[in-house]
Amino acid sequence: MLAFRLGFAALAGVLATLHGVSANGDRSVEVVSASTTFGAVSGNVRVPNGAMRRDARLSPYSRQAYGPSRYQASSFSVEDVVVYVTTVSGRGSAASSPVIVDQVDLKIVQRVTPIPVGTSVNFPNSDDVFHNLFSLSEPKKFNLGRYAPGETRSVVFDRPGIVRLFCDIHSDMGGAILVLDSDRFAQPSADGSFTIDGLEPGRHQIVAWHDALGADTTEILVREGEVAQVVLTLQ
Ligand SMILES: [Cu+2]
Repeated sequence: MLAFRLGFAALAGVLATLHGVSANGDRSVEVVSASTTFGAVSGNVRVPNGAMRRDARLSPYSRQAYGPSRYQASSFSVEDVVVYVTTVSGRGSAASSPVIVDQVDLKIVQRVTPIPVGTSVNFPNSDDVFHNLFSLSEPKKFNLGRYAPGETRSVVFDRPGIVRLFCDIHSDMGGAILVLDSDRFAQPSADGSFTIDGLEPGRHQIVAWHDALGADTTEILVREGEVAQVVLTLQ
């Protein structure tokens, strides 16, 4: 908790304006300061431990854009959850440097990658065989074509939504990009804990989302310099 509070001190921006010497020669210095102190939310996400209860969706050509994931899972990993705050905009906040989603050992390394809308994603091929990533998802249809080991290809994701990734060569490869109209998001640690900082004081909507489990939305009250606590449950 102490670490968070120190973080807020660093976040508080101070604007200081120095006025010059007045016309009559009297030296007057006026310091105008305005500071913005943000709040944060911290909490825990819970997912069921049992076997996957929904049918796997086995084809990338399914029209079920928001249906369950195609991936078989014996249990759900809380690290595949994305927690995001909907009451802030993601526009104009896309990372200046691209996000990297790597392909290693015939897998897309991250099962799900959250990004703000407008972000460019680099897809390196770190294997010693060709890959061919593509998506038929409505927010971004693309086909990178076959590309060689060591090569990288990029896509800009300019509309919010879930973009499912497949490889035209390896049918077992899969992943997803969650394009958010929000720049305040996190993925929980293995114990389900997460923190999102940089929130304006006030009421916010917070969502925990999982590709197969759906979403849990709740309202939080963020106070200046404080960390709101929340538990989000997916079942
Ligand atoms: Cu592949």
